[in-house]
Amino acid sequence: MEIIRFLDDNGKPLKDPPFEAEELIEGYKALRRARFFDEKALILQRQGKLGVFPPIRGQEAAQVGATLALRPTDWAVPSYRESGVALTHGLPLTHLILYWRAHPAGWRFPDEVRLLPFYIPIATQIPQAVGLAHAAQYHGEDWVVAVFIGDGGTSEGDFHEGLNFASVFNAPVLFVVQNNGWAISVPTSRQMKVPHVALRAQGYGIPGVVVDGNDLIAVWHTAREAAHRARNGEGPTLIEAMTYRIAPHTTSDDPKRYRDEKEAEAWLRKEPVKRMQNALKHLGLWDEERERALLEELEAEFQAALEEADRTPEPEPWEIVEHVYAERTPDLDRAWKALGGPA
Ligand SMILES: Cc1ncc(C[n+]2csc(CCOP(=O)(O)OP(=O)(O)O)c2C)c(N)n1
Repeated sequence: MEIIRFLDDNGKPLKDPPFEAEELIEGYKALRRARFFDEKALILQRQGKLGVFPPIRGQEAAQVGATLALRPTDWAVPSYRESGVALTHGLPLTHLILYWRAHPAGWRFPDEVRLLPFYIPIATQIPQAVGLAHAAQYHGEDWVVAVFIGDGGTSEGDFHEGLNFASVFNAPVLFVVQNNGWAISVPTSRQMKVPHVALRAQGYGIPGVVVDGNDLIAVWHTAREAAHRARNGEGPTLIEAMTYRIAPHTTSDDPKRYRDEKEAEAWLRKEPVKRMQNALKHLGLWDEERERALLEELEAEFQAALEEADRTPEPEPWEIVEHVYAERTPDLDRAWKALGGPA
């Protein structure tokens, strides 16, 4: 299958980018911001100031590019690795920090940010995203849904049920598969016998495209086209973003035990942040001074968010059951009382 690309491995544009100069700069800033958070999150985790964390290093363009194609009224439905999606779609940094601290104040995302919570059980978010998209259509709304999943998740039944439903009901969904080579220790070759996840879409009558997932412009452009089609009533698209998980699966994983780290080093050479930065430099839109200024801004933003998260009072024990359902079931009510929850 053809792999859609706009940049070569070093970031040199292969053709004219289909975006304005200002858009490209904003896109790069969102990409750099996602990387910045990832770097900081790892440090916080090692300091014991964040719980277990799934890094996105190497996958920023797949996440940020697809999200940049969304409007604020569109929904993003993440898996657990999508901090780049969450930040780009408007989740406040403080909120994201509190989420990964397992603080209840971080569990419920703000109403104005059209983002469903992170899903830890893989692929369970697919039927829900498709239902959400079907609702848009049913109510005559023009919002679309982008749902994010890993290559491993595509082996789950929920993925196939979701694709079939979306196809039959023409639901306005973008299935964004980040094919990052691994499902913890299981390589993609053990997930499927076909060379591309995108080929699976054909079986459901859905267009499936393969894009260079480390090329921000390619992902952004492809997702924008898919969103446009979905909004026009032309149904779902599966976008397979070819990328690589350079970092460990989570902060508790040791990839050296199951993969050759030379593989990761090779992918590091075409990592998306440097590549997009080089693209902007080729286009005469970026230089070291602008980069330094951006990093200062990101540092200030991060420190302010961290201080706010640190000021958030410790949760009360009963808060763990507070938001499970809209109303407490008898079991939850017993737990609430046992934990000292107010009557
Ligand atoms: C239903 C379910 N089964 C098993 C797991 C354990 N598990 C957590 S992550 C993971 C691998 C997922 O790989 P992939 O979908 O490729 O996403 P990636 O972690 O590479 O982003 C597994 C099997 C889980 N979370 N949910």
